[in-house]
Amino acid sequence: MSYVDEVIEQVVEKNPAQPEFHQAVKEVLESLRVVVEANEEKFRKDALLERLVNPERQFTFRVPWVDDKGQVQVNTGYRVQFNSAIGPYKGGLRLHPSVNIGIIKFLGFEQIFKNSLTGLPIGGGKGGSDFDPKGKSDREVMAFCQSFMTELCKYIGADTDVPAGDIGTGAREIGYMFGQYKRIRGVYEGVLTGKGLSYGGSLARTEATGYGLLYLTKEMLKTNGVDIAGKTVAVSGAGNVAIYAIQKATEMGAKVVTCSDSTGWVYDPEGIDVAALKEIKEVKRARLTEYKNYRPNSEYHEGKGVWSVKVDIALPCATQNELDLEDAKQLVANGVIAVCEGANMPTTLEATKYLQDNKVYFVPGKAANAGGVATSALEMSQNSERLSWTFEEVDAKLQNIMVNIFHNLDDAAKKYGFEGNYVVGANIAGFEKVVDAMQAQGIC
Ligand code: NDP
Ligand code: 2IT
Repeated sequence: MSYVDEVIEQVVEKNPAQPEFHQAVKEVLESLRVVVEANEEKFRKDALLERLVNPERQFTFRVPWVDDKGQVQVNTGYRVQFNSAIGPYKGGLRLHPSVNIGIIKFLGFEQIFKNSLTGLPIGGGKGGSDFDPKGKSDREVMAFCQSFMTELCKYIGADTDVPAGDIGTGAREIGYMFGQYKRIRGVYEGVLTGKGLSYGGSLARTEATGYGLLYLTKEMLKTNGVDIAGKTVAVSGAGNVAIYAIQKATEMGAKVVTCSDSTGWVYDPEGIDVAALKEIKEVKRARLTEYKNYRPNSEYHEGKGVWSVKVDIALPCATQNELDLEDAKQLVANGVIAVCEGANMPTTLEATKYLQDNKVYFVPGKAANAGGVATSALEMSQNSERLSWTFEEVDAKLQNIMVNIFHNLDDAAKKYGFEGNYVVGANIAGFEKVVDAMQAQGIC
């Protein structure tokens, strides 16, 4: 059996009931087959792939907090420190009832390659909890965040592990966690990114993932002779990534006609009104059913459906495995040109293959959504030098990073004979730097 197949088999066997982690490992290792085969003897002897798929360290902890009725609630907290070969662990904190160790491991594993692709010195990590911020009062969210950080603060630090936002963790949650870290550890340092602007946050971090997605998408299309202006776009999600993706796509002259949340989706033939969406989601924290009050000509549908609309470009920006084979078939039947992932692993393996087989340009999340973590690394730099850069400065660096990511993965795909396969290109380009650093640092 080949080394790659052996390690995939081990991962499935040793990590039962973690299907998302298996999926992420399969996608990466399958792409690396050509590189691994060229170095099989050495990699096998060094157990390089076994070291890559086993986190350096992982923590699971109890998070007790008191709700508004005086009832004690208990959630589970996680932090997986996956790989520190190229820098301190870096990655978000997800707060969602679906969170379990397998989800955090898939996200942490992806983060290793994503962070490497940014070209910045950050290793891979991820954390979170099965806590659901939805419907909770501000006080309850603060109680949870303080309890969560009371334990997490033992494992993190500005030079060791720097968490940030993800699903369910926005500026409010980061603020409460930062306050608690400072109180317990007694140090004022850039231990979290995505902070508010008054206490060390970076301009453009809020916008960075969505903007970055569009900078990369535009560059990829341009390289293939396609202009993004005038194109119709479907976006899923209505959170941080989706909102700023819609905003930037609209600025680039494209028309975004959909967005969604966990209960339903909106079709707005005139183009999504970003100001209305921001008010509904960022200010009121309400459902998308409200959107019709702002835009009477739009439609609201319960359940799934954004991928049934005829568009040129699809940008999944909600969650994992939200675009399956049936969705891919529908998109292809409707003539989609490109699918670029704003979320982490939103496309199933079968759907990805179908899109690629049908000549749809497909860019995986670890490249397309890397603008968020890249700007987090820029926030770390600003914190270290105790300076704040202007919005324009950060945004210009972000654009440069996204354009470079695309060309690096495009070049890697070509170098190994997989021209146009951006999944293979991203995985190889991300892997090369990490492996080089791991080998230089000996067996650790
Ligand atoms: P938010 O919490 O701001 O928004 C998430 C959006 O996705 C909401 O509209 C939410 O709907 C929807 N959603 C979440 N879970 C589900 C689900 N199980 N089924 C259907 N819809 C769901 O998160 P972000 O925008 O920050 O994150 C979105 C994706 O982007 C995630 O995959 C995340 O890992 C990834 N990402 C985020 C980065 C960042 O900087 N924030 C950076 C790189 C990637 P509802 O509100 O109804 O739950
Ligand atoms: O998935 C991701 O890259 C994020 N949630 C952002 C991580 C970060 O450290 O900014």
